[in-house]
Amino acid sequence: MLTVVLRLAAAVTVWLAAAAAAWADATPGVRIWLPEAITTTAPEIDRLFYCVLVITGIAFVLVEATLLVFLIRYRARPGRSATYTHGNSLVEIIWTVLPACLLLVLALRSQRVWARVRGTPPTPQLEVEITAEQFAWNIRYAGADGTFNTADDITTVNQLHLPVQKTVLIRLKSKDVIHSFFVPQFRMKQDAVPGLTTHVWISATKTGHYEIACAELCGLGHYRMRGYLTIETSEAFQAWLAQTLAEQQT
Ligand SMILES: [Cu+2]
Repeated sequence: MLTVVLRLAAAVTVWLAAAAAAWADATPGVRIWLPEAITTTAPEIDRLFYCVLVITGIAFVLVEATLLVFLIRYRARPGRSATYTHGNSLVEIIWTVLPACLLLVLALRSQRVWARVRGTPPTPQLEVEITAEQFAWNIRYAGADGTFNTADDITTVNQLHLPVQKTVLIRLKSKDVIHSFFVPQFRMKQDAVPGLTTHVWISATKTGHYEIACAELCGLGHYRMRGYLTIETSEAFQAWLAQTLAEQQT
């Protein structure tokens, strides 16, 4: 019985590790869990996620298997009562120190990723202001003068275009209530809070069309607060800006 449980635990552990590795490497078409990762920092976040998943998955299987083994092996049987043990200091030290070391390693690793994603942003090549309101995303580009709130600003509603391979600084604001700017492919979800300007940065690695969702229940129309994101080449982005400006001026 003991051997069967141990073999089962080993098989589940191997399967968990293989599944996590497969998910991490899967091509976008066959990805069955996380969406594509399309920024320079997204793969780091994913690696951290899978690392935590594998470690906690293995710990879960080992703990549950041990529990099962002890339940079966030391149970009460006819003519024999259940085994009672008061504890074992060595074992207790091991199961306290080992998880503590693992948590410390994970904390340090998370801190490194967090500092890169949410620390001081790198010098941006483009700045965009996104103001959330019930129930739309107002997008503003500074225009040729590089200054916001001047005559040549380019504004759109729910249409965010960004150039690929450029560092973009997003200034996130809200007009009314708390909203949350969520692009799963960026691995980014950031609250837009009234009265605050929150800065987040991304550098996209892939062109394509994606969706912006509001991830904070912000009112009756929350379900339809949806934006469209286009990541395109610098040339296509500049052409789109020029065209939008021309349309705006007519
Ligand atoms: Cu919202």
